[in-house]
Amino acid sequence: MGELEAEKHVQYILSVEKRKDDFESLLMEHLRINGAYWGLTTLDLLRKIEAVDSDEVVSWVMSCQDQDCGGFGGNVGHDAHLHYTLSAVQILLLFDRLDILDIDKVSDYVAGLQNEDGSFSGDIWGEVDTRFSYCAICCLSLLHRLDKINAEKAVDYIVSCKNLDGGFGSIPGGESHSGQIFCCVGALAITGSLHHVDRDLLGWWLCERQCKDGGLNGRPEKLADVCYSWWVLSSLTMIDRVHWIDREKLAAFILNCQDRENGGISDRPDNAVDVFHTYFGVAGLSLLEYPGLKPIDPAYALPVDVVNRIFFGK
Ligand code: GRG
Ligand code: ZN
Repeated sequence: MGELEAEKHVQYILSVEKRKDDFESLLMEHLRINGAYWGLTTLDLLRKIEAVDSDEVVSWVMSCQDQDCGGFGGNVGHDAHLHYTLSAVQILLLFDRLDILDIDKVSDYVAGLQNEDGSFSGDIWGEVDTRFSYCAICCLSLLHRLDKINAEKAVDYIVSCKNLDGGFGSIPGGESHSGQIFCCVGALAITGSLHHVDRDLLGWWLCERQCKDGGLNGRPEKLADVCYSWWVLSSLTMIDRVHWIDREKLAAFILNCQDRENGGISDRPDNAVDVFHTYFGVAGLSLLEYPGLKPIDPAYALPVDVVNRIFFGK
């Protein structure tokens, strides 16, 4: 299966950061702040975050903030959204630069998107999804401002999205999907509400996501994809059931999706690489305790040392 081409992946991520006008960058224009979070977190897991100019990144992140509402857009001048706002906060935390942020302004923006039933809209246009519950809860917890929302109602809403198979969907009655399960289990973990999860039932559903090739899929009958090495494995880690899958086979699947020549990781073997799947692969290997990588926190999706600095000042 070969080893992790750590140095090649570092070079790949640095090269994507620099290329601002090629096709992939064009497609990603509106998602740039998410892409920056995935790329920078990967560099940090690979212990190479010093390779980027932190002042340059931090000032670009700050230029994505909407001065009126306080939320962040995906790029300079773009509309604010909860997901972009979470990425902005995560990037600032990777560089330990929360000092530059008006924390109450940002957290008021996030809290203002909570609805009467406890759910969250992603932005002023109102789409409701448990992804946004996660973004809000994760972001406010990182900013030490969870008291600005009705956390009890937020938890009740997430629990109302739980299905008979133990999984969670995007809205009440929505089909279970590993991505949504990450969001719901992550938000429940952060709020200390994991007692709402039936660990054995959900663990069973999640470990059934492992396919013959060793990779994980997002829901029944789908193909394995490296991104589920993050969505499924982080969920299994939070409910303490990682040992229910074959970890060696999963590591081999991820390592097989590397571009060994030019760096980067793809969704499945021999496909084109991208920054997202490079993160998902490296983060999955980190959860599998692959040698040399920093450990990642499965709920906050940040390196454990960063999370410890936030909550314990270490
Ligand atoms: C900070 C880690 C972090 C996340 C932020 C936005 C968000 C919160 C989470 C997104 C969770 C989610 C719904 C992920 C799933 C993405 C995905 C690959 C969807 C496609 O699913 P299918 O089942 O297709 O339609 P596949 O490709 O699996 O066949
Ligand atoms: Zn994928």
